[in-house]
Amino acid sequence: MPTFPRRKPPPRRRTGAGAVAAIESLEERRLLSAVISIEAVQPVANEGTLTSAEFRISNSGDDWGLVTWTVIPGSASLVTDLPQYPDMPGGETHTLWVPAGGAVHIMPTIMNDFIPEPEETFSVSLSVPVEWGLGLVEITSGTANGRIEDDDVMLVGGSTTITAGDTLEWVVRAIDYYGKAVSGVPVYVEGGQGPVGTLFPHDLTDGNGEARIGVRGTGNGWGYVTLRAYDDGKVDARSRPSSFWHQSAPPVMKWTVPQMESQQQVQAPFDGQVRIGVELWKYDGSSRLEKAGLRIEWGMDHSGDWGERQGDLGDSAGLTDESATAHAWVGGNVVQRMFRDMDPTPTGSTTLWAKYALTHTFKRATVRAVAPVIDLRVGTNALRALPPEYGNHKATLSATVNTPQGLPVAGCRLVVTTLEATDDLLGFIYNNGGGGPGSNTVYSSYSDVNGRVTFPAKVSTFAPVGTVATAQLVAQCARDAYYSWRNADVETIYIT
Ligand SMILES: [Ca+2]
Ligand SMILES: [Ca+2]
Ligand SMILES: [Ca+2]
Repeated sequence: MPTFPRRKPPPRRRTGAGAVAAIESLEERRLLSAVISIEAVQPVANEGTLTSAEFRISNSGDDWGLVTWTVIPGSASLVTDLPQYPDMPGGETHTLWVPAGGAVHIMPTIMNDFIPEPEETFSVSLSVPVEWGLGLVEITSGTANGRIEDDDVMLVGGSTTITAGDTLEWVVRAIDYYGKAVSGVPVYVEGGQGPVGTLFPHDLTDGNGEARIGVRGTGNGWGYVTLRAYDDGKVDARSRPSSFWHQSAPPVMKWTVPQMESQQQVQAPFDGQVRIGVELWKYDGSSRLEKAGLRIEWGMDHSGDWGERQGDLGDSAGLTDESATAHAWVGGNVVQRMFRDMDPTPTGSTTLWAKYALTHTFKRATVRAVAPVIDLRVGTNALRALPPEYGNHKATLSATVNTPQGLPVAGCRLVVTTLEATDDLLGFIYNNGGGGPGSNTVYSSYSDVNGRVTFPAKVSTFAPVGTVATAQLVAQCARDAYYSWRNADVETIYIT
């Protein structure tokens, strides 16, 4: 706050050594007078800083002079802009002494507000106090003008919709009273509420008056972000707080397998498991979210007794990867398969669900336990069996195991055997996994994540040398209780 000099006048001069003038003559009075004027030294003040307007009151006379000064509002308000005495707006005057040949500076206090407005005007006016004798103070220039520059901006920005879990760059503009963009204004997030948060909560407006705030959706519904413009390094804010409402909406959830998405069903194999995935898209389905670390909870709801359930969950990922996808493994219920062979209309059912934790949004699919489709191949394209007295022939078998939906089945163990109904003892097949030569079974190792498995087999025969005939190889899942002709693969066996 500026301080104003308030000084008593010095003792009146005496007219001679030892002489005391009890009453000064009129002539002497006229000789000793103050000649006062006011001028603006710094007429422009910025309302947002401590800068004050400054005026100089000069006395070119030869005696001290007492004057009063008053702030006269132009377009500025004495209440909100120039509160010299806030409790007595408009009426207060200030009295001060101005020394002969000297000057006194006054600095009316400028008050800051947060309202964008045009430049404001005021003036300072001098007068002679009524109690002071006329003729002792002459005012030659009694008024000086001042202006207050506005420093305020308004923050403008529209509302947005954000996908919960996603972030977006939201632009807010700082404009002045005339709607012109204001650059270099620090904008801060002051607060907010609801399922909308912020990521980088401050920015400086650029040449277009634009500040960028990271806004994040954290749940369902509407929430607001409150921003305010400041003036760093100075004293006051440059805007009123402004609240902007944004909506946080659940993502669109899709199954990664197109058939599963179109049928809303997953076919789970009796043996092994399929890997399924759910991916998150922006709330309007416009593009994939591409956010890692979003929580997905997996579960299954069953109806009917244990034997009627269609499948179960294996391992599952609780967080999305960088393409906003989370995976889980699902296996079918082989017990259900046996039941179905006796009664093809099971009464029980299973529903798989993935839940997006942020918004409690579910994605569901019916689970149906199925026999996988096995594509069995013989490595040499034909099995060549030797008569027993010549030992056996080594062959390599490979298989791809998929569900009818085309999902690769991992962890499935195959059993391959020959069907010899039409070619008695034509050939038999075995390996270490299936026991000895008399077993006529080959066991594979477990299929990989692509549903592929490769395994050796040995083939022998009791047929005479030179026989060329057809044998049927049948592959099925090891946990499957019954042959499935659907799984059979017919291969020719040559006896050499
Ligand atoms: Ca201001
Ligand atoms: Ca103002
Ligand atoms: Ca203002």
